[in-house]
Amino acid sequence: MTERTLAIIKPDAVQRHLAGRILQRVEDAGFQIRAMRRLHLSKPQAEGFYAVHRERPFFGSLTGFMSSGPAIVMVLEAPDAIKKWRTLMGATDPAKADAGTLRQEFAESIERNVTHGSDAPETAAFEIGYFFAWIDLIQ
Ligand code: IDP
Ligand code: MG
Repeated sequence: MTERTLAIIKPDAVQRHLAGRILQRVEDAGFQIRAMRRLHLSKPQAEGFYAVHRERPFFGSLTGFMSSGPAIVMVLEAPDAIKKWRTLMGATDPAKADAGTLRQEFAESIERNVTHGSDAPETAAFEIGYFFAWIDLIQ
């Protein structure tokens, strides 16, 4: 079943000029990029996006990092897109990510791990709606 997920090329990757290589990998894997924009999140905007993690010890650092520079947010479409994109990203901690995954290849640390991906249909719906209007996603 065709599915959509919210992907982010995080500020560490944009700053290190890795966006082009990551987008190439997205297309090579067969995703359609249904929507895309570059934006520099404010701290409150990052806090809203990661609200589910607000009790975690790393919340302040994570939202500081995510608001530290421009990011690229995208809606990716493919059969089984949520799982497919998380597989291409690799584990949260690059030290534990499989060979050939984006995080294993490019990430500097468990926090500065180059990409984000939704983890379930409900979170994908929330996260896509956080950045894109319904009208932008009607074919
Ligand atoms: P995910 O991005 O693989 O879904 P989550 O557990 O949802 O991982 O965490 C969200 C983000 O928070 C991670 O991508 C990473 O940037 C950061 N993060 C997760 N765990 C830690 C940690 O233990 N220390 C610092 N940052 C973390
Ligand atoms: Mg997550």
